[in-house]
Amino acid sequence: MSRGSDLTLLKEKLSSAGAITVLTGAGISADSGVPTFRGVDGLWRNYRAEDLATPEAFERDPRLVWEWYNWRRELIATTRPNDAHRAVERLERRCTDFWLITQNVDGLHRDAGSQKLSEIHGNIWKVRCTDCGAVEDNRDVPIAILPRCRRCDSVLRPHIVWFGESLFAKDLEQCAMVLRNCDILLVIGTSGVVYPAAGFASIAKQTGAFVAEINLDPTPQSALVDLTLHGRAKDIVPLLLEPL
Ligand code: BV8
Ligand code: ZN
Repeated sequence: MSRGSDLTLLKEKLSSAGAITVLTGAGISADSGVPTFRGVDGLWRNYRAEDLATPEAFERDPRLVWEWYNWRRELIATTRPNDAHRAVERLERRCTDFWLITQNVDGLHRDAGSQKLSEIHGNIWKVRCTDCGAVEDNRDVPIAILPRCRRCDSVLRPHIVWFGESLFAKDLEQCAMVLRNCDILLVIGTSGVVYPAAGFASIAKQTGAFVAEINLDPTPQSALVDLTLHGRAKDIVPLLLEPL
């Protein structure tokens, strides 16, 4: 089927859907200038995310890990939501039974006004105390390279889910519910490599949802989805909101 007819089919399905769930990855923020993980711009000092975003790396060299997060915070602080983030926010207002699951820690969905969302891998503008566990917002740019807890003066870490760490239980419960109950799952800008998020499309598919993928390129998920639209998220997602 041509892109035109695929687009029309997806718009029809969205306009008649009761419950809509959206899953996003780094690709939706690429058009805002946030580096993706697997793209050419994904490396920092030749480190892959999997090398630095781990409790072991922080144990070994917390300064290095904070330097990396500080670099990303300085970069993300210069970015703004794009038309894809804004279209997802409009979809939330248009559809009563809506939920957004994002793997992105950049906070751009929040900045676009999204409210019904789970940031399943955390948020780069939040810090957590490694001792008392206190979590607080912190928008310092730059941030002190080894920031301290205001309560107990212990070292703070990014309030982010690292590789080898499990997701927050409340987010896992919410994700399980909205994946099982949705009529449509939109999967936008994710390579579908990192678990458990990489398994979400098949959960929704198994419970009867229509699954559509929007991505620049094919992904390991492309084989299981019902429909794929290839292109930039900022160009395609707003089209889904246009009248039929
Ligand atoms: C866990 C925060 C339980 C950090 C992140 C099963 C099989 C194999 C491995 C595992 C498994 N289960 C668990 C694992 C291990 C691991 C994992 O999946 N490893 C991978 C590498 C194989 N998972 C975990 O460790 C998870 N925890 O399982 O805990 C547990 C605990 C203890 C013991 C046992 C089990 C935790 C995972 C979370 C890690 N944290 N982020 C930080 O950001 O600092 S993951 C991070 O990487 C992102 O959040 C995201 O999830 C992922 C990157 O993927 P994408 O967002 O999709 O980005 P990517 O660059 O890859 O792709 C971009 C896509 O966009 C591309 O397809 C591209 O074509 C497209 N694109 C680009 N531009 C555009 C576009 N599309 C549209 N428009 C554009 N303009
Ligand atoms: Zn503390």
